[in-house]
Formats: sequence, structure tokens, C-alpha cells
Amino acid sequence: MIDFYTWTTPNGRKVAIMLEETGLEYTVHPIHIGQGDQHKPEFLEIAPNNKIPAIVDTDTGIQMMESGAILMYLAEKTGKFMPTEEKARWATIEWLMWQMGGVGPFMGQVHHFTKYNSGVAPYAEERYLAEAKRLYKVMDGRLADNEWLNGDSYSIADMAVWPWTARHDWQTIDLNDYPNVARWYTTMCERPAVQKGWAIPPTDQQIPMP
Ligand SMILES: N[C@@H](CCC(=O)N[C@@H](CS)C(=O)NCC(=O)O)C(=O)O
Repeated sequence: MIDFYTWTTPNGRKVAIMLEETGLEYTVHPIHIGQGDQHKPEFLEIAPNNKIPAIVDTDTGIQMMESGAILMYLAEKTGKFMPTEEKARWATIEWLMWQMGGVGPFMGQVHHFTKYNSGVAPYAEERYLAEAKRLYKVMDGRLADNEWLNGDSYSIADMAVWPWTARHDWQTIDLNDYPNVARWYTTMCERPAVQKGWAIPPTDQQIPMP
């Protein structure tokens, strides 16, 4: 059984989607980051970097923070959503790392400046939005010739990136400017596990459509 510490943010949702996709048994422990739950000593025991998501696997005793590592762990545990064939496996890791090193950190800054602090720092807004647009363009190019980020199969790389693109409304990005991303995005929106993962912990927020 997986104890899952999370909140309704992109990094939490990627793991929520994976848990739903794999059918693993799990218990949600909401960590309200707006109220400071991530700084409580009991959470820091599991996630010393004071950020969600984190898991404890009661089957193995393994506890873990960092969403990319958690996705890889769950893929290995279940044998799902990480191809075994060498080329596809490394493409999955490549695009997962692209999300962890680029999409998350930079789009996170767009949320901070453009969504929550609009007008405070125009230079930062411009810089991070330009970087977000560059990342969408890279992704659009990748998905022009590939159905999924790793090539042919739905994987943890798609699960990692989708929740960030699901905040295109906050980012002032029109997904229709990136037609291959829009096609991939709407395909993912149709998956029941993606819809369920979006609403963990329960929320009134709706998935924005292009
Ligand atoms: N690299 C980390 C980033 C996690 C992260 O930034 N989590 C945010 C929510 S999306 C958080 O917990 N923020 C609370 C804080 O910074 O105090 C991961 O991928 O797990």
C-alpha cells in the first residue's frame, strides 16, 4: 500500500495520475502547502525538502520525495508505463528529465510571476513566459512525429508533463498555437485516470480545455 502525500498542484498530480493508471492501492494524505503543512516535522521526516509529492510504500518500507524518482519507482514496482526496450526506455527517461529540469522549474516561475504576482516584475514575467513558449515549441516538434513523448507508448514522461500543460490557462498560453501538443493534451484528458488524478485531493477546479 502506498501512503501518498500530495496537494492539487502539477507535481502532485503527476503521481496521482500514475497511481490511478497502475491501480495500486493508496491512501491520500493532503498536505495543504498554502497553510504550511509542508513544514511540519512529521512531513519533513518523509520529505526533507519540504515539498510535495512524497510517498511511503508500506510493502517495502521505502519512502521517497521528488516526483520524477517516485514515477520511476512506481513504474519499476508495477512494470507499467516504462518500456523495457532500450531505445524507448531511454527516450522515456530523457523526456521525464526534460520535464524535471525544464518544464517544472520554468513553468513554475510563470505561475509565480504571471498568475500570482502579475505586474510586480515585468522582466521576470517576460523571461519565464518566453522560456515556457520555447518549451511548448520543443514539445510540439517532438509530438509532430511521435504519438507520445517517448515515441510510441504512453509513459511516465507524458504523466509528468501533462499536469504542467493543464495550467496553460494560468500561463496565458493558447494550446491551439501548438497543435501537436493540443492533440496529445486532449487525448490525455480523455483518460479516466488523468481525470481522477486531477482531482486528488478533491477539488472544484476543472481541467481547462484548449
Ligand atoms: N522537484 C520537486 C518539486 C516539488 C515542488 O515544487 N512541489 C511544490 C508544489 S508543486 C511544493 O510542494 N511547494 C511548497 C513549497 O515550496 O513550500 C518534485 O518534482 O517533486
